[in-house]
Amino acid sequence: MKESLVKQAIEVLENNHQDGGFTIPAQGLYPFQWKWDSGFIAIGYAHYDMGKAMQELASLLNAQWGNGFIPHIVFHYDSDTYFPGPDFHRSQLHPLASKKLRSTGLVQPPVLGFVLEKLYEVSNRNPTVLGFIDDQIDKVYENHVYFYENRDINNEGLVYIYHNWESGTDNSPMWDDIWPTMNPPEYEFERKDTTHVDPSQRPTKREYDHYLYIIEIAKQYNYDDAKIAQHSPFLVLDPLFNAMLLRSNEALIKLYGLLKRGEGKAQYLKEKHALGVQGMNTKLYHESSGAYLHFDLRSNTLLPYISSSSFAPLYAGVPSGERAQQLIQTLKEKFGGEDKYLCASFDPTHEKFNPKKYWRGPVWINMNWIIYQGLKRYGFEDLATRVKNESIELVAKHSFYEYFDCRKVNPDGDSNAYGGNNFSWTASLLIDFLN
Ligand code: 9WN
Repeated sequence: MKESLVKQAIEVLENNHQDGGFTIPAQGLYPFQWKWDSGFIAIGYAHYDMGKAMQELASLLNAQWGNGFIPHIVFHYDSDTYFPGPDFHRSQLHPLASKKLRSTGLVQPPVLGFVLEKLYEVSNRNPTVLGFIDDQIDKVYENHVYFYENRDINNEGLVYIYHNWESGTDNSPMWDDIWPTMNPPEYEFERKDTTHVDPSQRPTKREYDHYLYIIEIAKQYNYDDAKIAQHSPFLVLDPLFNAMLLRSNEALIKLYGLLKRGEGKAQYLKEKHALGVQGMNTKLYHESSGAYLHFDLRSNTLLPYISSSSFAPLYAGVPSGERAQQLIQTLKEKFGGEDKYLCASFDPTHEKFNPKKYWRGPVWINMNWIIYQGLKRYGFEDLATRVKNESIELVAKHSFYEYFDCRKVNPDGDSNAYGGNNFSWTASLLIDFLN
């Protein structure tokens, strides 16, 4: 089974690979290069074609802006199968935006640091790969500096996101509390995602109005960070996003050590890192939920929802041993029933849980990969093995879908696998799980 799954996964990646040296997440549904997707995709390539892995990251980093910003989507070419495209986002409004490549003016979780480290590990410390890291690492470092200097408005080591698309967990129920604080117009636009995927598995039209509205505000200020921090109706400290930044800090510090250079840079990251770990534990941890939650900087409160993002800090070594035990308790009690695959993207015991709708409940393989790494880090071997085996089982049963129903018995008797098929990070992370 293992060989045939790996073979199929490679086929998915190869079919999604584009001539420009990057990989799309899925045909039709996502026709461009996405930031965190590319990071996860490079991990899969690393196991069988290191050249492609390095090329994937280099093509993403080639779209970096003059201020260190790395965009969430790079529009290497036009495509009419996705909305909103480059003409809506208009990244060129920002004076330091890439002059070579059009993109969005949004970011996504900062995975590139630990992806570089992973490439080096998978390569068995190959000097060519270390040479590649030497060429690229400063760009990733500049990206971290961008975050700390522009998006840590309280100087607490925690960086904000100003859009739900920046979280990567687009329509998670926690954003539901934020939408009523805005009243966007009813925009007229043509959705493309719902022509590829059953609309009941995607966000609603009204949700999209909010998504576009926040970007209209950012564009009004030419994507100026300080103005966005002042005026965006959406401003959140996300535990997943910040955990990715912290885990990537660790990786960059280690890699600068291996390269025997960048001492000042490593020192900068160490200081921000220590502050960030403290910030996560004081500001984002919610004792009675036994979980890390999202902090809404507009209402100055924690959003009271547990999601798969709540467990990402394990991967970055954020919780104390005792707190990690509490997290595991929460994971087991709320997400880990015998009747469920790990790990639902949203609290299955909550009334807002929806097992079929995108980030409102289904299992996502990239989140499972992050949680698996975190469980391993803290020595929760049994649970880690369960997450890994269930990820493999879901893909083996249903193919390389974007997201999966976490219920072992689906009372509706439908497919159990949703969104786009032949989805790149499902394929690439499965390759990593199987190695
Ligand atoms: C918006 C590409 C991306 C993922 C996100 C996922 C989805 C986009 C969309 O697809 O978001 O960025 O159009 O729905 O939520 O995590 O990176 O796979």
